Amino acid sequence: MAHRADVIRLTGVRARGFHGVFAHERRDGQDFVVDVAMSVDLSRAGASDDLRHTVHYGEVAADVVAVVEGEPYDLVESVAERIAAVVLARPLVETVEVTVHKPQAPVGVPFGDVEVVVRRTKDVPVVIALGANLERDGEAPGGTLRQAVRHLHRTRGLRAVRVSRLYVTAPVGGDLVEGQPDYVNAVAVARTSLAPASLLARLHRIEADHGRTREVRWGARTLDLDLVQYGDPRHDNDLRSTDPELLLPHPRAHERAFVLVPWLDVDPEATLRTGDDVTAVADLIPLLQDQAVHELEGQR
Ligand code: PH2
Ligand code: MG
Ligand code: MG
Repeated sequence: MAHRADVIRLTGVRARGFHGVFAHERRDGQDFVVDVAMSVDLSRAGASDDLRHTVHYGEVAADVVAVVEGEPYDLVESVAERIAAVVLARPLVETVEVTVHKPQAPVGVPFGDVEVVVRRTKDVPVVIALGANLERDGEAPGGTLRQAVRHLHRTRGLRAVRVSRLYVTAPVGGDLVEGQPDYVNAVAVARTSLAPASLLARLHRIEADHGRTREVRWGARTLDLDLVQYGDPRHDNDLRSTDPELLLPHPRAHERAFVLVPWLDVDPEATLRTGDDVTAVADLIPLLQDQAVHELEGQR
């Protein structure tokens, strides 16, 4: 169960900065005081007692101080915006509210405080691979995939969902998939405000709603939704994760035509990280010519 209302609040972080429109502000500097409220699903950390499952407030405080002490801006707004961007870049933070106080501002009359508040929400490109090779309640795999796509469109925290055509593909995986029926595969690209684990939980929920069971690893399935990429490797902001629950980028996507061909169909610019290399999907596909992938007939 996800807890969108969970918050980590860090207040009163004080540092000296040289932001301001006036020459004396740029020369002499003054104190800035910053509050940060981050929405983070804390249920996993609360259960595991593991720092890796939450956001380290000490690191956030150091990020705040680095921005305040760093490059001077004319406007408090710019300082707040910069802090919000740095905090939101942490994978677990879904939304952030940043308040920057400037208690010694040159206001010209007696005053209490100046505060600038910005609220920002994460907006990350993601790639989701869909697959199915078992009927469910008389529904063929292609029908299940279309239903799953409708679910993705309705999922809170996912927007701009676009989906490839459907492809019929031979099972890949050697002995483990020997004798399984052909798969139907597709790829969806979208933008998300969700942290990676929250998004994965939503995908698992959609799988379960379509009769997915997990008795056998690599067993035939009514629906499989895999998170392939979170972020954009072209901007070096894609998430690399060795968490066994959430391996990113997907460790086998680069060698699977049933992922790459639909991905290229929905995004001609598709780009994937393999180790330290960032490669165009269009350049990887020719290397996989022995894998059978055909458009499903009778769509559109
Ligand atoms: N999924 C697997 C294993 N093998 N082969 C094809 N063609 N399509 C799949 O989606 C697929 C597979 C495990 O998830
Ligand atoms: Mg899979
Ligand atoms: Mg899977």
